[in-house]
Amino acid sequence: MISFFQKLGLGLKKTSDKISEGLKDIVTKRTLDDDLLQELEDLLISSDIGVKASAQIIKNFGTLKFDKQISQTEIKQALAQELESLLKPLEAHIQFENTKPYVILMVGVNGAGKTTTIGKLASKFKAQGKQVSIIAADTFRAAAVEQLEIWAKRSDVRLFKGAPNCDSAGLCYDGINAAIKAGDDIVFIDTAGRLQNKTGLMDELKKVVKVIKKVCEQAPHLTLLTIDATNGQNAISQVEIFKQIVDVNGLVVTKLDGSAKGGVLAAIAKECPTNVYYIGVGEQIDDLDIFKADEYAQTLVGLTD
Ligand SMILES: Nc1nc2c(ncn2[C@@H]2O[C@H](COP(=O)(O)OP(=O)(O)OP(=O)(O)O)[C@@H](O)[C@H]2O)c(=O)[nH]1
Ligand SMILES: [Mg+2]
Repeated sequence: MISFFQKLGLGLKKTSDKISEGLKDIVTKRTLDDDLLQELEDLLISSDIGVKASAQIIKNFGTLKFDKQISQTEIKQALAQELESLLKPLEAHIQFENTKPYVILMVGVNGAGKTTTIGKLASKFKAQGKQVSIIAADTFRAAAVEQLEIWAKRSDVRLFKGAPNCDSAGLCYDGINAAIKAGDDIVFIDTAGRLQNKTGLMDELKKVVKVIKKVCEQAPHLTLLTIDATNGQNAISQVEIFKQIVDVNGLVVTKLDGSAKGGVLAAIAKECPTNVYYIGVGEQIDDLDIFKADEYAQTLVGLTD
């Protein structure tokens, strides 16, 4: 079986190949001069690292003294180091403390990977011996409940669901009470996908949080925003807008396997720094793991090939 690190390498391959190919073209036997720096900056921007983060990296590069000719590997190593220091502050781990139930609210735009991520995490925590339940608060799509039913069965966790089209805030109220009664350690709340420019749906999310607090004042203990990496720079506005609506504690970045936009984490680090709890590199149950800045940076620039 291949490790998550290997999966990450395969997932980020489109981005790392792009960076490697780009470097090959621009770094053949040259010193680190202004032209080369400009070409490097363009390459970073085209890899979705973002204009601001790319500028910062290049600025720091400019202070490095490469008086001899520089190789691709040397550039990759320096790049990985810059990326790592940018990404390191985003690393985060869930601290369950002694809170019971620990309520995790999952939010994000349509199709970002919320439901799948809950399925993967529920299975992870269950395997760690936690008692887990999931509230199917996406009451818009009938298919959403069916999708969760499959995940809940697979992970052997309890699913709390309501009648089709029922009020999702009310369902959360009942679901958390049920979890308290059952003595659950962790409760996930799966919410409907909502585009950040649809105010009606965003208001509904506020109501969900308000109602959750009526059952348990500290809840939700963790609000995770799921971001689809293939959205590239649009991720920044999603982070900013969701933060205005709910108290986002951190991100899950999914679909890193599906695009050449793996650099977007660096753009997030620079423009809207937010903890990254997990990254997803596929649709299967174990295609999700905690975010490690050093591994990510090395993999992104293709140093692990
Ligand atoms: N390749 C890949 N696909 C993923 C990943 N995470 C989720 N998906 C897929 O993305 C699609 C949407 O995932 P969902 O979990 O349904 O997304 P959602 O945010 O719950 O969607 P809505 O409820 O419609 O808003 C599904 O086909 C998932 O299998 C990932 O890390 N990599
Ligand atoms: Mg969903």
